[in-house]
Amino acid sequence: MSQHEIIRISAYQAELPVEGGEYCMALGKVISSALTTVVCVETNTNIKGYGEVCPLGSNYLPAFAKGVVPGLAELAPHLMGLNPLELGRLNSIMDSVLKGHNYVKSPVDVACWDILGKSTQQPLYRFLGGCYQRKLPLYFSLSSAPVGQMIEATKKARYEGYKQFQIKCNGNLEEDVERIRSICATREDGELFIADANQGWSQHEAISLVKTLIDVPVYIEQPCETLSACLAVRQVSSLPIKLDESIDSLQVLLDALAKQAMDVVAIKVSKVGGLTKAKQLRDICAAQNISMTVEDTWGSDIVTATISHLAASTPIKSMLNCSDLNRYMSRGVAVNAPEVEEGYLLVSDEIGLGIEPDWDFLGDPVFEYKNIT
Ligand code: 0XW
Ligand code: MG
Repeated sequence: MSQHEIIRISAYQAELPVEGGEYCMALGKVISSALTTVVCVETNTNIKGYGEVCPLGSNYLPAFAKGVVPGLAELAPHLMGLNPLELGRLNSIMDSVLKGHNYVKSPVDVACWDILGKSTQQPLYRFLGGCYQRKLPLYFSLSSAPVGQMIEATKKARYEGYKQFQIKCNGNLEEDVERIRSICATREDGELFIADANQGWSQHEAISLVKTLIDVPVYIEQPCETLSACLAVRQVSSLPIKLDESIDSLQVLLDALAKQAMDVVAIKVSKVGGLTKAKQLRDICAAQNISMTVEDTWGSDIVTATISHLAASTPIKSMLNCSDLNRYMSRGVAVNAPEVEEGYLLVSDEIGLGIEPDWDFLGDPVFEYKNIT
């Protein structure tokens, strides 16, 4: 059996405009375009694996697009000669040479999973637990805007087949109460609405909001900045609570589970440092009957393909929804991205992630590190 060894790591970047002009969240978190990075990990056995990371601006999570390349430069020398199939060891080494910076490690880890799939001629979902379902329910994220515009956007997405909607709030309590009430009033049978504050309410605001909206069929996502404030909200809320930004590691997840802090959790691949760690968190949530949004922070076709494999291999009851993040950008970075049909993402049976980067679009690498031997 051939021993695979990492001999080269390179990266490509592209600035992708947001479809429709802007994507807005609470507390002035707004983007009109995003810089995405495609990482290629290459082996001595001539296999190339790919991963993508695309932070959502610089103030959504502790991650920023221009930090990716300097972070890769820090990691790459330590990864040469490693076997990319030894994913646990690879992750331990990344963690031992660079503390934190999950978003930098994520595309390297995902590229090594792609190599695992390619070296064994299997689609990735097979190693992530197997395929529970091929058609994966999607949610549509409604950028924060005046209520009328958001209702129009809801109708359009509903017409395309989406049945789950994420209402981006703007952090102004009165406006958000009205926004959530009006949009949820359009609800049709079988639909689910989640109001995401992206940490934008203080504890007392969030408590008053959940009490005011007691009769509205809506889930509340990441109401406040800290886990303890979100927990205080949950303790007085009859509405289901979803956590996102707060849950960025296995340790925090275990703490949140012990405290019964949430009903649903967003597992974002780059937020936790890649597929190896996302799988750990995913498996624990599934075992604890906590449902998940399986997704990433932001990103294009390679991120969406990665999501499709993690979502397909998540037990059905635990898979609330996933995200076709490539739909929010006006162009993609790869060919063969997973298809979307009537509000569902379809996982492909191609080997590895199943995508090939669009080289004409990506151009020359912005970073390269090769084994000198
Ligand atoms: C990360 N977002 C802002 C983009 C995705 O659409 C989901 C959303 C979130 O915070 O949940
Ligand atoms: Mg969220």
